[in-house]
Amino acid sequence: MPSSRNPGNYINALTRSTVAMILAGGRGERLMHLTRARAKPATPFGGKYRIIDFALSNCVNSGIRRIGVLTQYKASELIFHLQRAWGHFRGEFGEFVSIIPAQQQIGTSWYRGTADAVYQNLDFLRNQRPERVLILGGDHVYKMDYTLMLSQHVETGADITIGCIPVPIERGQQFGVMAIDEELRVTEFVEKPEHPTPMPGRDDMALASMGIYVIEMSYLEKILTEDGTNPNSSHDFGMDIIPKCVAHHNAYAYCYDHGADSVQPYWKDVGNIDEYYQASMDLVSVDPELNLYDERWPIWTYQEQLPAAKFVFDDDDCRGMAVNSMISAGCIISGAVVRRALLSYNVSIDNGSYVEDAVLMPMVKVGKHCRIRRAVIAERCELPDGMVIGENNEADAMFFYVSKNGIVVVVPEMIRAWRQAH
Ligand code: ADQ
Ligand code: ADP
Repeated sequence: MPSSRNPGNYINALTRSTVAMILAGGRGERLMHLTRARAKPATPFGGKYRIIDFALSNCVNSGIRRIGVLTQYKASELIFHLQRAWGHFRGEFGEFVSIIPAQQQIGTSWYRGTADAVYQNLDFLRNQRPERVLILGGDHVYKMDYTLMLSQHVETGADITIGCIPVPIERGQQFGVMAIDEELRVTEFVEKPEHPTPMPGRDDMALASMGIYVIEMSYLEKILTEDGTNPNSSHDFGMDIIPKCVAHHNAYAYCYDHGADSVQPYWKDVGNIDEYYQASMDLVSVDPELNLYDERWPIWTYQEQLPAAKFVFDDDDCRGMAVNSMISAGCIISGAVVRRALLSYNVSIDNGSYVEDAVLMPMVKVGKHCRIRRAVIAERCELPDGMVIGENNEADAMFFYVSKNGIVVVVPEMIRAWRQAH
């Protein structure tokens, strides 16, 4: 084990002896129409990124440069993005982002669950000879310096370390919820519990798993091989593997909130439309929790070369501006008003239109005299002149999807149906 007396070499040796595996093959059904044709990690977020860029950027910023991305459902858009954004690693320096499709590596089934996705690729890992493996979900928006978690993992001598974060207890049912002792050893773990255990002294909070694990390679091989051949297992990390590790008494928690002084903590599981919308709106708030402008922790992605955003002022009705908004490259706001909105690249908004509290994905075109409020407009939607969205949820629900909190989601097929009816 490297010496902790020399922190520089120590961290470097830790990251170099770690391989990251990003789970990016889930169906992500709760994002509804936004993931109908693509895996959730490929969903656009923050104007120019895809959700998976956050986990990948965290790896690179933490110095982890051997990364496998496990794909399965609706992977073509994800793969296209990964190739363009993350295909430039230098193989001759031992760096890679390897896109690993489900390929019936073992047996004749596709990935039967998250644990099976890694199990079927144990040979890939063995070839890399890592000391430990960092397992990540590809569907969270967050900034995290994994070196802090790796250091704790090695210092405690854990077989497995599970990243965790306090969440309001009513959200506990969406997560794996755990209990820990003073030494941070995990004493209990229940996946998606009906009645989440509160944190000691905090009845309103539960300690949730972030779905981020550091596992010793030898232990990973052992536990996945046992699980892989167990016909009664659902082959899922949260359901099967983690509870077993906890019973084995050498699982520790890494408390995300307590660590990272160099990185401003932020972690969101943008699981459903309302969370996706809220996380997007957070970005355009005056003082966002997630700072995308922090040069010490950049989020990397691919973006086409595009001209700068352009604003055309219409003298007749004094419009042509955006305030408290993020406007990506290639956008043209022509005689329209945009407030508290997140516009992805190549969005155009035409004369007399008004867009407020909305997320517009790439290549959306808004016609003249439209009014759009509290909505997520998916890429390539072309809103006809005079369209009104977000002012009357009942009317919206006839053609569009309306979330629990009244956020309207619009995708191109819905516009086609709307046009036919009008
Ligand atoms: P969930 O997010 O509900 O809970 P899951 O849906 O299995 O877990 O997704 C985890 C990751 O694995 C996602 O990135 C998904 O895309 C990917 N994935 C799912 N099935 C896959 C497959 N067959 N092949 C490849 N990748 C796949 C998990 C944990 C909880 C924890 C939450 C935190 O189980 O304990 O609290 O994450 O959000
Ligand atoms: P906010 O929603 O503004 O983050 P909350 O009081 O709801 O405020 O959140 C408190 C804690 O719950 C924080 O630690 C935050 O990171 C976490 N949290 C909030 N939203 C989510 C979410 N969607 N998924 C997971 N954790 C969350």
